[in-house]
Amino acid sequence: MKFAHMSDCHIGSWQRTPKLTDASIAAFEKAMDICVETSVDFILISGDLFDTSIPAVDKLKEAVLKLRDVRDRGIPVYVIAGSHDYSPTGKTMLDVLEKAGLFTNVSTTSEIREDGSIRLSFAVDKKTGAKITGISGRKTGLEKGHYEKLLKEELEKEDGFKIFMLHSGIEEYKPKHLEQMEAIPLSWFPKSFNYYAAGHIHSVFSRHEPGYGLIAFPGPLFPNSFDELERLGSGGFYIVEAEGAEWKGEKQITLNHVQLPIYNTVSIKIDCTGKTPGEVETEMLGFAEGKGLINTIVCLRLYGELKEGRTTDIRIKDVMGAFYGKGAHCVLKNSYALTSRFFEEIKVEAATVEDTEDALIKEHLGQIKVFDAERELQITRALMGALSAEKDEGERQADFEARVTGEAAKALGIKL
Ligand SMILES: [Mn+2]
Repeated sequence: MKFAHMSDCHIGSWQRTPKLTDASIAAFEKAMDICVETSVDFILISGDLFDTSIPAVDKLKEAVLKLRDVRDRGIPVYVIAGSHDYSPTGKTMLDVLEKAGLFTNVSTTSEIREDGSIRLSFAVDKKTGAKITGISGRKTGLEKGHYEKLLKEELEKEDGFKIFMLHSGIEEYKPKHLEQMEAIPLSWFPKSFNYYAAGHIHSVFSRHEPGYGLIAFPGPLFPNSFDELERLGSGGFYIVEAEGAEWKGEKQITLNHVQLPIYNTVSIKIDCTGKTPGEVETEMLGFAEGKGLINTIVCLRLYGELKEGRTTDIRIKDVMGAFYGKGAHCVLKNSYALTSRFFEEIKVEAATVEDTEDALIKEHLGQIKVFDAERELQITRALMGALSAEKDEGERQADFEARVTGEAAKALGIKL
């Protein structure tokens, strides 16, 4: 048995960076082509196929063409929703594509019983007999409740080759940069599955867990942010092979992570501490000297405190122009952690937008006396999340307002 496991395709991502808006669909098409070439028996997509629950029509059209192509070749696709393409109202493009017969959503057959417990059923792959089930991701880890109420015993007793699809962080494996993230403790997952097809964490990670099975995160098909481009360079997915009729030993499953280098990535990090704007410019230009940058994404990160001048004195546009002159496909810059002595009054030192927001929230906690600080932090984060929602394509204004109001009310714990 040979199958593909991908996750976090985020088709339609990089909306605000025109040069990268086609990268996610290109990576998806390439991944699907590799699945066909290597004759996999089936394909698993562990959530976040799309970047939003209602994706833009042009990207959707290309994705549908590709999904139809693999279906017509007799390769079934099994999916769960992720935190991005899930919608609390149930209005998601995944439902439409499932109704059109392009894939099977293995999490939609779950049944909530009268006592609130959740019973999952298996989708059985016709050709291989593999039994597949799973739990979709929700925004901000709301799927936790589903795991708490999951009836695990029946799932554990089921025989055959079993796959559990998930779109959640696992508490015990959280990478360092995501320590604050909501995650599910390992003990909440059903045991004795052969393969746990995970998604949500945008890092490549796999591990044989005694009593459970092989747990694997393939990372995104294409990096979804500046940080991910720096950290991962490119995305990829797994080709998984299981040998023999009895799949009891962990050694009988092999994992092969296939890279999808849509572009080359060059990461330039410059510590500007004690340097003049001119010196920083020269150092940046030095990286491009004698190098071709055709089909390359350049990630330019500036940090530290300049010796003199303002941060805006660095002629960043000229430097970026020089990189484009060498054929770069896209030049991205990140200077959140760049400071100069002119701005000493800014106390926040953080590397990403999220860190900066968090630091600012913490700095101002306790100014209102309605909640304790911990609760206030939680509510503020949840409210910011709710209020930054964007209107989905095709969503009516009234529905959008109702959604935002509903999410905000939920964050505050009030009933409307
Ligand atoms: Mn994701």
